[in-house]
Amino acid sequence: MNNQNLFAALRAAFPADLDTPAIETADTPQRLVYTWRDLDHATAMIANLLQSLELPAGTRVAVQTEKSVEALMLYLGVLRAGYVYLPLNTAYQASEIEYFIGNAEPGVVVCSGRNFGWVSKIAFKAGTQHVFTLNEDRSGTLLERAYHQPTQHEPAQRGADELAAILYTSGTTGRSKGAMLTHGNLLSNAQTLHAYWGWRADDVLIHALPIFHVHGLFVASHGALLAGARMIWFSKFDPQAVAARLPEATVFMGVPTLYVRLLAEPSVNRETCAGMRLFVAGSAPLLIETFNEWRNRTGHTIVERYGMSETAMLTSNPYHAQDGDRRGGTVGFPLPGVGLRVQDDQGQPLPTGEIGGIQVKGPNVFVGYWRMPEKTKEEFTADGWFKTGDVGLVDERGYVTIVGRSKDLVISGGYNVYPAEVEGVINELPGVSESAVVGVPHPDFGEAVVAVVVPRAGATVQPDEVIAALKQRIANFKVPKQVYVVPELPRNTMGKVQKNLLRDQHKGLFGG
Ligand code: MLC
Ligand code: AMP
Repeated sequence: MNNQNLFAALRAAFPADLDTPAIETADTPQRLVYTWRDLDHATAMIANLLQSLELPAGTRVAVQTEKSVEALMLYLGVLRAGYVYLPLNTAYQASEIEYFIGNAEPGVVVCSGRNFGWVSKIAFKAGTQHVFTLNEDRSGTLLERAYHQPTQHEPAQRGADELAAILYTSGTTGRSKGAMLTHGNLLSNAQTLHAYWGWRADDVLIHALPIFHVHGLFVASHGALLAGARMIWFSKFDPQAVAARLPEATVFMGVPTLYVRLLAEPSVNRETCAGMRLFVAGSAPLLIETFNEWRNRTGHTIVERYGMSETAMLTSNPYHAQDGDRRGGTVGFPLPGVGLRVQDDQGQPLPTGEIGGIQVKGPNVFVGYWRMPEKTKEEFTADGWFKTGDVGLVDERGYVTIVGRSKDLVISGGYNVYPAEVEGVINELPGVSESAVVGVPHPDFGEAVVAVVVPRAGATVQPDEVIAALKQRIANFKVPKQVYVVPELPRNTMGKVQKNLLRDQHKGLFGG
């Protein structure tokens, strides 16, 4: 049987001449160029190191490090060795990391050297045997140990249905859930996008997204690797620096905030974008104003696509003109091989053009939530379709439009914020009786988190103290940009907090 290991498929797409550049850094103190041979050798060394630890099959390798080429090599090395990669956002604070590590029980944890003290404490408590460090400047124990390993490694034999990664996602209710993605899920999606977006070996991708979520880790990286295409690698998004590299590139991917910020750079214009062939946006709704302004300014029409941690990419506007127009405000067509339907609350199919819950099926759809069989069952229909929690419609031409979400979720700058989680942390603060967290329009982040807090009788609560306390406890992008202290929350006759009223009341806060 063919090896279905995702790394093996990516490796097979490396160019014949391994000594050509694969990745070039854009913002390290000195420019670093990594050849395909470097990628091959380094991932082999990391895979050999992991295998030397004699970890049981299915071991999770949890990683919270700054973005670097070595962090990408670590991801690929984990795949190569056949273990399960578990990326964690660098913004997560100790209590969040404690939850993820406690839930996933990784056999290996890799963190930044500066966090080793607290991360290793959490990891060892959860039973993790090995904690390595990896820093932006290529120092740390992971590479020190890997350095002594052989540069040859036969990718571990894996079936399409074996786990490759677990991505924690907020989902609809309760605590974060680990979406289990297989080698087959990720490879099929990468191959579909490769063909649909016309990836070529001479493409040059500007990679400026974080690599701890689907967009940067899978969509962008797999796209370039599977094409044998070069990447210009930014560890952090800097609009001016990214704009300066556009003339050398052909592909760019970003969440809408990246496009909004790039539009503020006068150097982004037809001339500097003349060599570009593909701009992709997703992870959050792209405003039609941004879509239009981008086209006017650069002459390029953004390809908006839609996906999730649980499914990787589901739909995309067409790339090839013969497949149709790229329509702003829509997320395009279901990708080849992806089934998409719209149902009402009673589970009945809705006719074309009517708004309902979006459900999907396909080789890209995950196999379930880590150790949560009940939650998994709830999110699938009896006939096996995954309920996305997104609300939308399919028009007569087949284009999908997302009009909202049935899940209580705020997407800020492309990051998901689950209001119940933030409310839970606020409610534990001294003097707080209850709270409600909503998302309101924001010109830069699309949506911004706002909290409305009710103090206990006789207590005083200061908004800036709430914000300061939250910064210690949760990732910074989840921290409300504004906190209001009110005597009571608006409720309907059933006693349910009327978040729509709060959203309405504060919708002009950021001039959005
Ligand atoms: C940073 N800040 C944010 C924020 N990012 N606030 C709200 N929402 C965000 N997304 C705040 C910080 O809290 C901090 O505030 C201040 O901005 C500066 O922090 P920073 O880290 O220096 O910010 P910056 O580098 O400017 O980051 C902005 C950003 C980043 C847009 C570049 O958020 C980003 O890379 N977003 C992309 C997320 C992404 O890749 N999503 C894909 C998910 S996959 P303070 O007050 O502390 O100073 C997915 C599936 C799919 O959804 O379909 O793709
Ligand atoms: P995550 O859980 O981080 O994977 O986020 C997935 C969610 O992001 C989806 O369920 C959608 O709500 C949202 N999303 C992704 N792409 C788009 C898009 N192009 N337009 C609107 N929402 C999107």
